[in-house]
Amino acid sequence: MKSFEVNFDGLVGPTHNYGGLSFGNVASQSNSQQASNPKEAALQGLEKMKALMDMGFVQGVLAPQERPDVGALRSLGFSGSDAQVIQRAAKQAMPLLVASCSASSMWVANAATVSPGADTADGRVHFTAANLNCKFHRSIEHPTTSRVLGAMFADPQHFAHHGALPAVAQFGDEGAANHTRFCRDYGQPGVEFFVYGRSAFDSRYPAPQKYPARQTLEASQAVARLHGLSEEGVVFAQQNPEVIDQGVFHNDVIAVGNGELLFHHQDAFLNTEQMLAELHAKLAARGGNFQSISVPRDQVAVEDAVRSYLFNSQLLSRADGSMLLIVPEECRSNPRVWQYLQGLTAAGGPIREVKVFDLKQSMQNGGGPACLRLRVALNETELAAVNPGVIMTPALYDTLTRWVNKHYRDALRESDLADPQLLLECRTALDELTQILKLGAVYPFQIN
Ligand code: SUG
Repeated sequence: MKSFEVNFDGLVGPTHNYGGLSFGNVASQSNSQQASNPKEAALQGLEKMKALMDMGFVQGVLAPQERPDVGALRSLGFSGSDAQVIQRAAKQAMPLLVASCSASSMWVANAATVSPGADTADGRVHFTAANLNCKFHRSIEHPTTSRVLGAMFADPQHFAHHGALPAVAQFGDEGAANHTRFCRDYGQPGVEFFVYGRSAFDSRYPAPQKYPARQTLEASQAVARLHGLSEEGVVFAQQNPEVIDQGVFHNDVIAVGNGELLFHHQDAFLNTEQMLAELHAKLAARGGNFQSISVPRDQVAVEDAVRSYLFNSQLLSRADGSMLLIVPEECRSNPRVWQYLQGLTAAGGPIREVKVFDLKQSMQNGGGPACLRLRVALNETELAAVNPGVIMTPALYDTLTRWVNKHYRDALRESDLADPQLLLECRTALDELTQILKLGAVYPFQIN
C-alpha cells in the first residue's frame, strides 16, 4: 500500500499581528509593535501550499482560530457584552487583549504531536494536542485545535485523539516542533525522535539560564506512552541549553529530519554522538539506514541559524528518492547560509535542491516554513478517511485566495485590536471558512 507524508499548513488568521509575546523568540521580541499585514501573511502561506501541491505533494490546510478570544478574557474577569469585554481589556490590561488576539495558531507545528499508525500499538494514527503552556497566548489554542483536528481526522477506526497534557510547566508540550520521525518508508514502522529542553522532575539534567525551555522530558515521555509507542521505536534527546539561550526556542529552529536523514547544527544537542548512535541502531533494526548532516559552527553560527531559519525548513522526499529543502527568503539574504546551501546541493548528498519562499510576515514573529506545517504520515486507506474538505486542490486554493481577499485587512496595529468590529470580521470570515473546509461547528461562537 502506498503511503505519504501530508503537510497540513496553518492558514494565517485575520488578526495576525506583532505582539512581542514570545520571550526567548528573537524575532517576536524584535518586531513587537510593528504594523502587520494579515492579508499578505495569509496569501504568502497559501502560495507555499499551492507550490507544494503543484510539485505533486499531498497538501492539506488547518483552519485558524477565533480571535480575539473573548472567552479567555471573560475567564480573566472582563465582563459585559463581547464588545464591552474587548473595550474593558483594552483599557485595563492591553497586554491581555494583545495575547487574546494573537494569530499564533498559524504555527501548526505546535498544534499537536502526531504518530503514524505504523508506529502505534493499536495501528491508528495518534494525535496529542499541545498544551503550549509556556505562553498564555498559545495556551488558549488547544481546545479549538482539538475540535479542528477532530473534524479533519474524524474516523475513530483510523484516528485517535488525546487532549492536551496537564496545564503546568512541568508538562510543557510544544507538539511536533520538538518531534521528528525517521523511517525507510512513511508506511513502515519508524523511530520517533523526541527532543526536550529540560527535565521537570530530575535536577541532574542541565537547563537554560536565560530563556525558558518550553518542552520537558516528562511531557515527551507522556506523549510517547499515550500514543502506544514501543521502546525500540523511540529516542529521547536533550537540546543543548546554550542554544536555547541564543534564541532556539524549539528544536525545529536548529534541526529537521525526514526519511532516514537528520539535518542539524553541530551545537543542536547534548551528547550528540551517543544520540546519533542510538538513532542509527534503532532505525537499522527497522530496516533503515540512518544518516545525518551536521552543519559546522564555523560555517554557520547559531546566530545565523536563528536569524535565517535555515533549519526551520521543510525537508521533502521526491519521487526519485532525492530530497528538496524549502527555506525562507532570509536564508538567501544571509551570505554564509546561502553559501553553505550552494555547497550542500552541489555535494551530491541526499539534499539536491533548495527552493526559497517569501514568508516574511510569519518570519517576523519567528515562524518559518516548518513552523507553518503539521506533518501527518498516512497510508492510502487513512488518507481516504481524512475529511476531503481540507485537502488542497487548485479549486480550494482559488476559493481560499478569494476568501482572504474578501475578509482580511492589509494593516493591523495594536490600537486596531481594541476595535470590536475586528471580532465581527473574524467571526464572519471563520463561519464562511468552516463551510468551505466542511468542518462543521468548531469555534466557540458556533457552539456556545
Ligand atoms: O510560539 N511566535 C511563535 C512562533 C512559533 C514557531 N513555531 C515553531 N518553531 N515550530 C511562538 O513563539 C509570536 C507572537 C507575537 O509576538 O505576536 C509567537 O507566538
